[in-house]
Amino acid sequence: MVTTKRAPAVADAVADYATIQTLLRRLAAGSRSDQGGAGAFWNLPLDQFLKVEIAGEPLVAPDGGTRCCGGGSAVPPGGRAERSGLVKGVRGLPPFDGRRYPRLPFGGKAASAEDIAVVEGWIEAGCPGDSLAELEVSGKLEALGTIEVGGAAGPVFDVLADASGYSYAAGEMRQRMDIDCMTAGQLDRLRLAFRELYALNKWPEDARSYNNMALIHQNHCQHGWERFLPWHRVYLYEFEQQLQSFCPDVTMPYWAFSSEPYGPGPDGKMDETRKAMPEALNAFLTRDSLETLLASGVPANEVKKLEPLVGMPFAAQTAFFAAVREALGIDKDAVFKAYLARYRSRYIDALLQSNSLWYPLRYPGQFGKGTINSTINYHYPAPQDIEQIQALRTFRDFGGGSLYNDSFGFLDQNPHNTMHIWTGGVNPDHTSLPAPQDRNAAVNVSGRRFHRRDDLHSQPKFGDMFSNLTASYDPVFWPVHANVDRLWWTWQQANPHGLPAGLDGVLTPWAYAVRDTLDMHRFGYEYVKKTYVAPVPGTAAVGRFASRPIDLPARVRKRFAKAEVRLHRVPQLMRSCFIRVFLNEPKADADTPLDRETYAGYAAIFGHGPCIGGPGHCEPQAARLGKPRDMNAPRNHRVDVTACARRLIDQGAKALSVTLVVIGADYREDTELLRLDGVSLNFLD
Ligand SMILES: [Cu+2]
Repeated sequence: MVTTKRAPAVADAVADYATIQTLLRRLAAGSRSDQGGAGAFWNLPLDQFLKVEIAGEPLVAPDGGTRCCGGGSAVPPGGRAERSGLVKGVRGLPPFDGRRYPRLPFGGKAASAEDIAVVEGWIEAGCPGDSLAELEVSGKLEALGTIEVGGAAGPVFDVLADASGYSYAAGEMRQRMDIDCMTAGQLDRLRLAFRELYALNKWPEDARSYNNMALIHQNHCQHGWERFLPWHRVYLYEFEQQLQSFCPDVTMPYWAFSSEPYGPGPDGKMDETRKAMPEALNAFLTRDSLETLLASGVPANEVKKLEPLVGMPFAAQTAFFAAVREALGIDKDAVFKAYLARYRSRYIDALLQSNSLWYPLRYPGQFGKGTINSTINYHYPAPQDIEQIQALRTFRDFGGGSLYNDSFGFLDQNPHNTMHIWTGGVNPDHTSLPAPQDRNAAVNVSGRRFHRRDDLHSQPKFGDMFSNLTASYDPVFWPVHANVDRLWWTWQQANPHGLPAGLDGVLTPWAYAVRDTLDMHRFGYEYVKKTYVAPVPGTAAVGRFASRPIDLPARVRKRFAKAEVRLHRVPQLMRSCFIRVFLNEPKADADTPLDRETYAGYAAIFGHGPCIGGPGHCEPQAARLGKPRDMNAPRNHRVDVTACARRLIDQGAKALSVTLVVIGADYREDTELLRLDGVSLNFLD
């Protein structure tokens, strides 16, 4: 009978450190806490992890020893697990019972009984580093674990926590990801890159500054005709280049705004289950921002009352200030109005400090006192709307019509325009303020000092995304447009002959013609939900490739259009072979039957044979003018593993590991053949 194996850490076996790391990472997902100064302790090497203390409690109690708890009180009974801070923390026992400190991980999810049992079992077993570890580890791969298959030990490759840590070669796409699938580290780097561009605003002549980049939209943007999509593709690329000049690893994420849980529910209402904005772009307070508020003169007793708000996300300042009011217990409208008049700007500064992707002149989903849907009945773009648009068959219908057949494209007209209106919104506080600056009522930008404090502290009638002239001053502009660009790319795959009119039209202020924009890949990026890369260090042949289990977030598991295993930079291989791909079958070998549910597919490699020429005949030649690459240059291989990944996930797998088995012409494993730079698992949207 065919059975499906889950990750190698089999349920009834003792967990290894990687399993504990994965478990903690899952519990901490979305937390912005610094874990009492310990940081993301689950990312530490095991020897360092064992030394971490939080709230004076060692995460792992010394083996067999006893520990003095202050005033000489008795050592708690029980085993090592029971004495360990990690177990107390995930169980919510003192001091992690919420009176002095919250549960561990701080700001994360509560552990299930099963999780707790895994952690306790691991500590009681003496905190094993790698349950699969063997003694034989070859030089270069020392840091990796090993796995034994058929008596031979092979390495288990680590998957990078962040795919951008992989050194992509020329000819490999960088990934623009679903913003909701980004790691905390990736978001931090994106925020840092935005901050760097904001900082350049001090030099108004510097074309790289955020304001100058936004000014390009103000002066040149193209909407309502065939140049809308090409122009914005270039604009995003040029902006991404500016970000990358400060953080080379940063790419522009997209906001899949028609996916769950965005926009109003089926009843047209926004309730607490619906979101107006990706969490990464929201306003939130941090411990640091409380310090900032204190330093800016907000009274200490008030700042203290704000502590429960730390880490809570707010899509707009309206909801944030409502929460502040509640936390401070201010009943009377007039009193709170006076409070805001005095302190609002200081709060806005503190929120901007904690998240450079948040923007105060943004009232998503708000339309005065109601929501856009309830008030003017515009429709938030639902998945069916996108399907309908993807089903259009001419560029005129999809992206916009020409001189001869002038018409707004539906992608431009409906989801795109609607998202500008939705994210900009109308400020509900506008009329309640004493003297609102009505800057945008007539789409007027004169007199504005973009990204200057007086501008960001103001209370305009509309959010900046509401107007063509001000839209890209709000950072949400980019993830919205990246999604529009992604939707165009998806449509292009199905309609390769659907071209915009006027291919020679120049997209000012740049020198690109419309035709230059048609192949998105020439800009060096692709769209994925999420990508995981395991680099293969060294140049030796990989006998068999086995990755560690890759923990998949619910958002990835729930929906993906395609899953692909990629073999990065495989040079000409001497012999022909099949490379079989298995998911969650870490010990697969040549004898593993192909009717197993864990078999995902294969790549056939056409062997190059021994060299027939003189020295250097088969060496890839360096790129030169007129010959950008060579036939012998390493290539990327892809294997579609969609069906297998879907099957295993539907059966409950929350993590997937990738195993490659190289089968030679004799149908036995060829362990001296495969060379490559890395293996990745990619989920496309
Ligand atoms: Cu736009």
